[in-house]
Amino acid sequence: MIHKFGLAMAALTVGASAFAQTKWDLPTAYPPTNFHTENISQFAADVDKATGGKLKITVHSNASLFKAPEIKRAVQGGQAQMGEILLVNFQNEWQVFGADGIPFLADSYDAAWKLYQAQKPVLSKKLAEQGIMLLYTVAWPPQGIFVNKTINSAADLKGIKWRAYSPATARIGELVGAQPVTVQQAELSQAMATGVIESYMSSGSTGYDTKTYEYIKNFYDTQAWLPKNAVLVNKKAFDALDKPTQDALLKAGDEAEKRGWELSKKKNLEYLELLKKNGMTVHVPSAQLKADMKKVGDTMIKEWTEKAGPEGQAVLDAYKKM
Ligand code: PCA
Repeated sequence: MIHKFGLAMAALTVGASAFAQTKWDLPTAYPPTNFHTENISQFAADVDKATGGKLKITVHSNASLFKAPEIKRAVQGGQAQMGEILLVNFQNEWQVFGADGIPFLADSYDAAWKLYQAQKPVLSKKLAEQGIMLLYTVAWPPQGIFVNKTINSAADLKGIKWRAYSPATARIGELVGAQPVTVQQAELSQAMATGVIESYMSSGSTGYDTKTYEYIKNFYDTQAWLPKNAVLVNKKAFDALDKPTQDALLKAGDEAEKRGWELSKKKNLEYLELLKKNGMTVHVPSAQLKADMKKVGDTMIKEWTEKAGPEGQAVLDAYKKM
């Protein structure tokens, strides 16, 4: 009897491992219809398909599992096996995380891609020290100014309630004499509805996702920088996968990166059209406003270089050579 029971148990174990399914959570901070989230959902579906259902990744959008600033630590600690973060949110931890948040350092898709290549080796190294793998990044569309009145220069922003999403966007607010308050995207619509903020810098994508046109009628298309989202993997969780599953994950990540950058570029123009359709005026910034924002950028690159030290300088040098 005992012998038979042992055999039955062994069979069960074999059966279980043949169908072993690994379940991962992937928290993100943006809504399901956001292009980053759609891209991640496609990535999760690709992994599911390529592994024959062995690795199931559940995407938790809209900061439902962890708030934007908490996702990096959740991946580091293994509370989430994967996660998507906005790199510039972590500039105070390490300046290189914020390189893609400096106004006019890299202000086109081509330049943003080059800056990413310059950042990538040190980004991967830094994250690896924290037990995190950098799987891929995707740039947000270029950042412009949403504001509830028409403006001709930065001086017109004095005293205005300014939403920041990162240390750099808070600093911009300070430099133009506005009143910065940090609000993550998941709370942005509410902050506008309650009058907590009257202006902010971001992409047409976020303007559309948050229905900014219901509260704010002007967008100044300054195309100042393109911050990146990064999709991260807990290294221990990755190491625990079998080799074919690891390969499938890496391949789907590569594809998601390529698809995501193309999607961002294509959708940028669509988002600006959608803003217009919903009653927003998309302005070309005046020469004065452009010059003022350039000056803000000059100050910020100086401040960044001082704080980032030789490591930051090396990233800038590599970028300039590309
Ligand atoms: N949208 C995000 C970050 C950059 C962007 O375009 C936000 O506004 O929170």
